[in-house]
Amino acid sequence: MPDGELELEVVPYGPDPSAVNRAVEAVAAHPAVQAQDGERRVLATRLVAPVHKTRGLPSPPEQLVATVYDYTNNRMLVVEGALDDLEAEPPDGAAASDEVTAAPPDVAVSEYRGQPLPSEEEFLAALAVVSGDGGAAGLGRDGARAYRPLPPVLTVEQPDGTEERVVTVGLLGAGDVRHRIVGVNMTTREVLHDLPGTPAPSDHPCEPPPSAEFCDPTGSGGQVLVTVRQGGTTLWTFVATRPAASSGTNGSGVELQFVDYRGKRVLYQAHVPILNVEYFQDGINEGCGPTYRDWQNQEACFEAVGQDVLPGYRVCQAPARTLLDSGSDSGDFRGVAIFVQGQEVVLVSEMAAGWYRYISEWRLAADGTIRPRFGFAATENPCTCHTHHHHVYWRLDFDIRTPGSNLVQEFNDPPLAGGANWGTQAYEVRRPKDTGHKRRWRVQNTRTGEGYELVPGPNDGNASPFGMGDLWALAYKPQPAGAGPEIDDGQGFTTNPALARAHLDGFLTPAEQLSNPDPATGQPRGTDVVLWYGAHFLHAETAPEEVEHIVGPELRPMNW
Ligand SMILES: [Cu+2]
Repeated sequence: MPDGELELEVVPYGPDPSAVNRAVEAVAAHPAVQAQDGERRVLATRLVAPVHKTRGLPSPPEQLVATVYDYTNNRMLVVEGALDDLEAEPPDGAAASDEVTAAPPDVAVSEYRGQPLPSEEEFLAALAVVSGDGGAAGLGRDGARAYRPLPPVLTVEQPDGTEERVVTVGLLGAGDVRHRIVGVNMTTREVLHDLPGTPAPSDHPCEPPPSAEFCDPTGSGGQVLVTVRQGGTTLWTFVATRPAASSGTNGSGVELQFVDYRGKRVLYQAHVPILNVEYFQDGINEGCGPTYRDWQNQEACFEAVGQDVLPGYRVCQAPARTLLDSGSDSGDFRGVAIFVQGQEVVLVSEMAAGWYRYISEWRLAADGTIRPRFGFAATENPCTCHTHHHHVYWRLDFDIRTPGSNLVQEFNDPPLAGGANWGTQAYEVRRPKDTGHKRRWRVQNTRTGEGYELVPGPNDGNASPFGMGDLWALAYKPQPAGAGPEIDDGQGFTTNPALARAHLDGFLTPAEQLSNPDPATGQPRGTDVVLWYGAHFLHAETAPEEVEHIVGPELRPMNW
């Protein structure tokens, strides 16, 4: 293998960001959103691409989905429309001021009871109310500042059962305690103190202070096509999506699709759709958690110096520095930084969920090894001094050479009773890590022999009752009408332990076979498989400094 430098090519992929911006503006201005009967705000938009598991490149997104909150009627609206219709420019000669305008594009609107996550704009609106109430909140005193806390949103139940939306604001150094959380009723504009379900006021600071300012917005759209070459050989091609545009109920961090190594398909999709936090139930968690289902689509600022391919995608000459590297919450970039480090190409992003800062990273090496990585950090807050666990779940949709004929096998040394080192998983199954058996797994194409091994990382911990499991081997479920394939368990942010845990066991179908013997040869035949891999990180202030705050397995090619 040539040992030369890796050459990186990164180009925009998919719809033009200006067309996406036009579509987002069209949704915000649409009569279905700007109704006369209430105050509404677009909280999030994302693009949805059709699923086509063919060779080649993914189909570009065709649908725009906007999450809207209606403050007057206390409901959430999901507005969906075709990108082509929404982005269409006004016909020639038509000006915005013309009395006669074209009919608005068709959109589908569904309404729900529920509280979507606040956007940065909504948080700033809540902060403006708190600042106006500065005397009571203590903002404006020397050094006092606001940050985005957990939980990010609460509800106040009305006598008729409806729920009014309350956006929380964390206050640092304001008033007689170091930390305090207040809320703003977004319907009545009232500032609420002593909120049930939030961490108690605290004088125990942990972690570095949050950045005083947000870095410049870089939008929330776009995808890039990445090609990595070495000495004229193409090693890697894949499409990368930033956290803000990633798929799933709560986003997925940095998402990869159509990952080919040396011209052969490895993964159809690879991402982190489920992430949660668990505080120990020892009575001293002071209102933290007790659990949080977090989100992976809010980007935080970090240090990255380089050239922007698109807003939110920066190619760097030197490694980017996140909070884990710099110790600082500041930085002038948000999105995905892409760079070469030795024999690896690295994609990294920093994300925020309340005071947590999460690092989503992929390292793809010249020798075909893929290192998915997830890092854990936080800014000053009243909770993370208390011992807690982070649980992170990667979804790895392997399509080794083809979307079918993929077999899942498990390695045990010593072998399990009566078996060989490698055994085939015949049915959908959840399996624990078992270091006593040096347990690892592989996905192999039964027709061509190529495969990838998944080797647990040394810091990846073991599942607790809340952590649920270490590995799930599932059959890929094609997209049924009106629903996605099993991208995640559909659970949004919650603090309820019964809801926050990863509900991946619900995907285990007793009759779903991962392999069956070929009647002619007796050899096992495979199918299209998805592995979910969980890592469990114990975050304790008492842990020695050298404990790495990064977890993740290694994916290694075989017979490639
Ligand atoms: Cu932590």
